Amino acid sequence: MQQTQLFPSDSQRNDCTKIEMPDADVRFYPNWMEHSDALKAFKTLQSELQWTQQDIVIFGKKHKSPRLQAWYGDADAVYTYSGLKMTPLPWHNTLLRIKKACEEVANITFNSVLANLYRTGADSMGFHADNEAELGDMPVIASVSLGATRNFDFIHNKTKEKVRVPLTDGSLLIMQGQTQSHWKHGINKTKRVTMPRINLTFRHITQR
Ligand SMILES: O=C(O)CCC(=O)C(=O)O
Ligand SMILES: [Mn+2]
Repeated sequence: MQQTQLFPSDSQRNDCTKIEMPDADVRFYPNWMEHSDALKAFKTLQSELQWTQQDIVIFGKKHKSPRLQAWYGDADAVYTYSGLKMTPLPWHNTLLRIKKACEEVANITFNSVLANLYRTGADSMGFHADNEAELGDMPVIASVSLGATRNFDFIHNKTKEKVRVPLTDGSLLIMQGQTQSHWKHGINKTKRVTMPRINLTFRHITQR
């Protein structure tokens, strides 16, 4: 009797859609992780990473960041993000395992990861580009999503064209080429989502 296959085969894992966006190179792998693996990683990272809620300053006023974050990486991968200087925590095994798998797809090495925990749909990330000097000219960013699906919205700097990619559990999104120079991205709040989501953005930081 033929067995029903519950988890993605290798070919599903490699399923890739190049998102139609001018001045950008964005690739989406919806079935990149098996669901069981994604769930296990979610639980481990939710309980074992050192999540903190950063203070952010908007128009001179201090606010609590609308999500939890943690920065892991090689000791020298110091990064300034939204005006905050972040010194990485030493790698967690689960992050290292996922990092290795991302490196195989992206064909480059990463030395750090920004982990974001959106506790519910009330958590969000404002529109921004990952264009800090430490990332270099054409950064390659590998973004892994675990847990609740959240919409990832892009807006073109000049034309204001909008593109939406629902980032599903176990998916991988790779942004490269000119993407950060021409587009901003963000995660809007939504009343429709009550469950948490973890996002991991692997980056390569170079010190000048
Ligand atoms: O949660 C996401 O998918 C986006 C994360 C992001 O843009 C970032 O960490 O810079
Ligand atoms: Mn970003």
